[in-house]
Amino acid sequence: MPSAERMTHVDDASTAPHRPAEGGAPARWTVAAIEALFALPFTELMHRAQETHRAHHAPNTVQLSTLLSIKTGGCSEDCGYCPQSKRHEAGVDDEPLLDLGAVTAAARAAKAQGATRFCMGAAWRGPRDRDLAAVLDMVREVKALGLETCATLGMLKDGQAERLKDAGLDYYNHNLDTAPEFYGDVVTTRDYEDRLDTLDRVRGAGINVCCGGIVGMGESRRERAGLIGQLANMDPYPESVPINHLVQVEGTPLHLRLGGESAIDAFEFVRTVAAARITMPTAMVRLSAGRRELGEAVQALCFLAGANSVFYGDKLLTTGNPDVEADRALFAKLGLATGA
Ligand code: SAM
Ligand code: DTB
Ligand code: SF4
Repeated sequence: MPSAERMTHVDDASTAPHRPAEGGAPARWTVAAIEALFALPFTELMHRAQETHRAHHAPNTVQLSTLLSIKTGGCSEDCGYCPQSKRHEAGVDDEPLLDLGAVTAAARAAKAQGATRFCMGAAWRGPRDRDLAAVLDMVREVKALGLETCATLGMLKDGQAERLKDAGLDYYNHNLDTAPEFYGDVVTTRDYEDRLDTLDRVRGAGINVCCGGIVGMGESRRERAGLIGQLANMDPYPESVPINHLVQVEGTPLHLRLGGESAIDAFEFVRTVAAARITMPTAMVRLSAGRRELGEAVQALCFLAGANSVFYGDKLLTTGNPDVEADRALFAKLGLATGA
């Protein structure tokens, strides 16, 4: 997609997507229209989100993806939120790429616990071809266990997405993280266009796109709406949209800047989930990092707002996640069935 088409600044403040006069083109969401969603009375927004959700998804069902860090720490990039950058002193030790046996054992355990998707994450700017070959074996083995496969390995070069597709990769996760205007405050070693290029490569290879962002990094509401607009106006929009609440890790620049205090009100986080649901009706919206910090009541509001997937398992990549027992108890309390 040419970069001019990637930005959306049509001045329309209604809470509906902008439909161009000529037929055939997809509806585009303006930032103003998404801000207007954020500004709705809370119960109105929840109602709108539920209407959309129920028109496209089985209500009361949550999909479970388990994460595994296959290569941890020592990353060359400077993402201000991330404990795995070698530029930050966040106490994460470098570990080499896991071997195939360790990955398949973790995938088997995830399946036994009820996960339907297994996502392999690596602390790379992007994979070298030699590393990619090892990941392809992991993808094949995980797929053979009957799990959906997902990987998040950083930026992809020409041909790498096709190799992942051939190995059986179902989803590639690559986040836009935030709105273009705020992005430079958080990451300097790769730009927004780099991310969009990788997403184009993933889409072009026929792999499902998993793309979302992080909120609570000190961005404004307009910037949260800008992130949602970038995602919603992709053509097509991502199949899977992770909404992360920043996990502030000591030693990272964002922890230093924000001082460990959440930079976003809980209801504003729920509003972001609802905006993702309303603007991307058929996507799976994943309530991602930060669930431990959000607590059960806010998570329940997120499900009401249209989240229908979570990361499941005691650990995310390097930080904690609600343990499996706590999640099972929560799903039982809320009457949520787990499924694909
Ligand atoms: N290194 C690869 C990359 O950045 O593309 C893949 C792994 S990276 C850890 C995947 C995503 O995790 C990031 O894009 C970011 O959205 C999310 N993430 C990382 N640290 C986080 C944190 N402290 N809180 C919330 N989300 C975080
Ligand atoms: C995504 O959007 N969130 C996940 C996954 N994709 C790879 C990662 C969250 C990482 C949280 C910080 C950590 O555990 O290191
Ligand atoms: Fe590296 Fe990914 Fe962390 Fe950025 S988010 S520092 S690229 S591991």
